[in-house]
Amino acid sequence: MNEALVVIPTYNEKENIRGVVAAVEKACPSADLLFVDDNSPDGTGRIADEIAAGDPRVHVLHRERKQGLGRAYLAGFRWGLERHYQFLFEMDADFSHNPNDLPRLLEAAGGADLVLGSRFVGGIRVINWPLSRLMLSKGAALYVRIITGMPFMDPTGGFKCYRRAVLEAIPLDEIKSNGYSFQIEMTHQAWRRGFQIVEAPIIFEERRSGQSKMSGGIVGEALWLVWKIFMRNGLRRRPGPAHPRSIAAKAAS
Ligand SMILES: Nc1nc2c(ncn2[C@@H]2O[C@H](COP(=O)(O)OP(=O)(O)OP(=O)(O)O)[C@@H](O)[C@H]2O)c(=O)[nH]1
Ligand SMILES: [Mg+2]
Repeated sequence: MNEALVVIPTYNEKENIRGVVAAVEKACPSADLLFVDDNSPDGTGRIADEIAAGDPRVHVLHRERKQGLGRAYLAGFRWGLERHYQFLFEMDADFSHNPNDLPRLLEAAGGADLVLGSRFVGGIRVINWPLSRLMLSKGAALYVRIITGMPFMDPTGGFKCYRRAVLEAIPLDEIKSNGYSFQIEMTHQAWRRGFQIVEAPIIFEERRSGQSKMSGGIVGEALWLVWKIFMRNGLRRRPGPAHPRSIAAKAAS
């Protein structure tokens, strides 16, 4: 069995999932895939089942109703942690995240506890985005950095690779956020616990097909969450000491 699991939440992605499976399997032979489908009305879950029936690398987790991306990821992480997986990825199903970047993230995870696929390290790499959305993402990164102290260029991105130890250390039951907030909160949870986090360059492309689910509510949730996690960290803008299970602590012992 493979040691990496790519967790892919889906809601109405029937045009994309076959292509995603093919692309992931080609780009990253050491990864399995887990679709977490929230009973998509377009039948994505059924198609995923069909693929999984003929392909041992593909797994599907079905949830009864749409509960947001954060809930879907948490369910997927728990599923992966109950099994032997050492590296757990987050990736979108809509090809905004390019499966060809998976090996680079996995390689970076050889020397870090959490790898953030970053659209903004060493330049800006987003394709087909309106300027307004770019400004929103860059603005969010600055806002997060100023308030929480987390020094990352792209804290709202959703293409990431966690080492198992990180997800085991985070109290997953306490994560309530969804959307962008979920990404910020999970990274902050790892950061304040003293896990080593690096950013690796990725190319981000606007979804090619299917419907966008971006909304004002998602942005509002994130604005408030950033203050909440700052307070949760005792108003500190720095991380805690190296976690005993972090890569840094292991290297030092
Ligand atoms: N299981 C599950 N998946 C979701 C849910 N909302 C979004 N997704 C999936 O999460 C990934 C990211 O969602 P997107 O809708 O692409 O969000 P986005 O990239 O911010 O916005 P657009 O690409 O502009 O739509 C995609 O694979 C979606 O299918 C949900 O409530 N449940
Ligand atoms: Mg998308």
